[in-house]
Amino acid sequence: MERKKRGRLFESGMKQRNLPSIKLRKGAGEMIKDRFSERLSKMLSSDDWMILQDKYEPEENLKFESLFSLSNGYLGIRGSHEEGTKITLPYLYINGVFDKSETFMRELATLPNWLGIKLYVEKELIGIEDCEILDFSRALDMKHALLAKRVLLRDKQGRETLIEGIRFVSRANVHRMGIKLYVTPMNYSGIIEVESIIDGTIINFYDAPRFKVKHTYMKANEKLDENGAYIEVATRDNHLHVGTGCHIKAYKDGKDILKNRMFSAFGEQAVEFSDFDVVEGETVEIVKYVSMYTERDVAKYALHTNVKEEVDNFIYTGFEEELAAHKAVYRDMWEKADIRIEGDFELDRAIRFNIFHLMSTGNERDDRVNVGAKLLSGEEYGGHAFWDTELFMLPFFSYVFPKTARNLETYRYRLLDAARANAEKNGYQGAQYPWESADDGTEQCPDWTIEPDGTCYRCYVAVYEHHVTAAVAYGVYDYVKITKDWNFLFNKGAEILTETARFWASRCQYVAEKDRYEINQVTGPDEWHEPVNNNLYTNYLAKWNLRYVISLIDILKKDHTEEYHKLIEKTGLTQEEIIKWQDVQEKMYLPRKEGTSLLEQFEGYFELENVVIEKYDENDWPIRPEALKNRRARETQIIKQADVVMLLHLMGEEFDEETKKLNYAYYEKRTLHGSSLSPSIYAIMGLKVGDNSKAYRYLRRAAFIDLLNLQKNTREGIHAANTGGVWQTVVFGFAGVAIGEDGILSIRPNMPKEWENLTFRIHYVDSWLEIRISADNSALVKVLEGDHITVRINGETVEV
Ligand code: IFM
Repeated sequence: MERKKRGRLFESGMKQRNLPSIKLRKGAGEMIKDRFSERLSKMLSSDDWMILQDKYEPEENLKFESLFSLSNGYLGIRGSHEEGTKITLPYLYINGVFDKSETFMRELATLPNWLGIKLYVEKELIGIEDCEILDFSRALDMKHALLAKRVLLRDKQGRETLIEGIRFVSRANVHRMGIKLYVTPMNYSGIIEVESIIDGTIINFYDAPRFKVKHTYMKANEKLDENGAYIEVATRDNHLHVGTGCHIKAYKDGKDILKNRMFSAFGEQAVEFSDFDVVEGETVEIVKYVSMYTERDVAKYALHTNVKEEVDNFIYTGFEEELAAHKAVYRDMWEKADIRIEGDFELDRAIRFNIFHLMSTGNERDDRVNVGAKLLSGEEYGGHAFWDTELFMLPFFSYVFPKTARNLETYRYRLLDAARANAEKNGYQGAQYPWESADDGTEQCPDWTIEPDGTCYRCYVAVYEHHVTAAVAYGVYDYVKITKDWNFLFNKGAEILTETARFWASRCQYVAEKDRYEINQVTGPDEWHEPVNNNLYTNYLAKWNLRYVISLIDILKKDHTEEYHKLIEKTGLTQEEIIKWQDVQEKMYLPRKEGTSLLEQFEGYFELENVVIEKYDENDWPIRPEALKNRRARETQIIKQADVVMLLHLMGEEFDEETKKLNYAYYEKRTLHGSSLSPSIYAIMGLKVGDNSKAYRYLRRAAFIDLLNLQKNTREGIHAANTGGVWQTVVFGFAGVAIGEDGILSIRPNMPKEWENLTFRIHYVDSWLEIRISADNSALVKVLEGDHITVRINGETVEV
């Protein structure tokens, strides 16, 4: 059974519904930014960069909080409303700040939220849930990484207030975050009272009574300086301190007009009260300057001072200037990461949405953190890193942001000792990476979860699902293949690969009567069959890991003796071991149907009831077969997600065309895509086997998974692996980018009929390239920076 999150079962047999539930486009001729007043509109981008929410529906709040989350790699904050709403999970995470307390595993602790700005007129809260909404728009501007809003609210006395504004978490200086609101009383004059809040009461699983947990305790709730507010909390297990400070100002004609400032510590809320006079029709600008630091960044005793100085400097720099610096960083990032498709507007924007969230979360500065399965946008899976990182997200970072990719690799290296300990604890040798990884590298997939009725449920995922260790090994290989970071490979990478190979050698057993090695009691990517014997995907990757490291060690021994000796010294590797590994990899059992090219997902799979998908819904999505009404998927050949097809995706060059075609067709008929990790892989492989139209439909599905809440759980956060899968589908699938055995970059496009052209940029070796593909599948490669390069375009080798 797959991993349940505290009793709630996600990603299984999703129900489909009609597209769409979110407006992606305003209306012909009119731009989304036209919804905002001129002063805001001129800050905003064109429609291809904007995601619009044009209606306030409280029951959609949690979905929009995920969609509109902002991250600068250091922290992530969900897109909650400043004034607070009834339905909300107003979470803020700093990557790396984990805590366990009463939960089953260490999870990202939700930290004090600084979004709070409450405006009152004569004690009436001017909030979307407290007033009549006359006008409402929120828009995520992906180009500038900011969230814009416009609300026109009528309170019970008939007073109308227009509030417009933006928020951003600076990427230029990740410790600065800001909100600017333009407040205009439309039909009254008087006093507006303001509460600027830092809320330390927020707890994980806020809306799930059984699972609620508070991961922090209060260390300080005080003034930031003369004015402003400061909250310092510490995590309950490791007592790691986190400081949050803010200062609010209200400007009219350039002057701060806030009066009557008064700080109050209300329990775990820091509230700074103030007020200002307003005149009908005249706009006041409210700015909230915020900063956060943790003990991971500065010494505990210096936290308050650092936060205060950062806020002071932010005020000194100015909101606009900081925003300009932030936009400049994003301009740079988009120059590298954007994919532009002409002829397919909605899909183009949806792909950009996926890239936006993925690149925003990657951290080019910190190699102690990874990217969680929900990025920093929601609580599901506690911020843990899975195989999702190496196989879905890493290729994007390796090609587009190699520094971030290196950090992700270094994260695994840093936790190699923990993986060694994990292997030992489980009775194996070498290094076994945990199925779910947080900050210390111990297994964070819970052994137990709780059903909604309070009964305990034994969760076997970590016990059986071992292929993450192969994914880490594959990640090293893939990262180096793309970046040519030999230094990493020969030192850290070789050590990881040696220890993971050692794990696989100890994980399998020799069956003398069959003269073969087997891996039994294991779960492959398809988590609906757990456990099985000899999952082909796992066995194949284990074999690959062994084979690859043997050849790597050979190279080190011959050409890099210093690194070779270091490796031997660090790992204690012996010649006998290598001989054994050779035998294991040669004799690893790889199940397939006797005498055919049909690969068998695991031993005995073909003996299961042969249920196939026969019906598709109006969105061309598989409908759960009737047969599953009275039996469990594990009794049938119906699978959750790409498994054999995942293998074909990773190891495609080792299988002939016929095998790929046959197996794609077979498993496609039996895959329900109960995981978001599946559609993109079927899209890429669909193209490889010539099923182009299906591939295009799979890409659409993947690109819109969160925007249209297709898995019904976007409220829990953005599907991180899928964001990387979407990028891979375009670049590896439709553009046909690959690196040949000879190390030459090749491009063999396969453009859908809908696209006029496709443009994107990648790094390869020492060059930065722009690749532009036309509808007729011709491709143009331009070297934007760096060395000339040899590429193979549609089979023809050219110098660029
Ligand atoms: O790693 C995945 C797994 O393959 C399917 N369930 C969700 C996990 C986290 O995304």
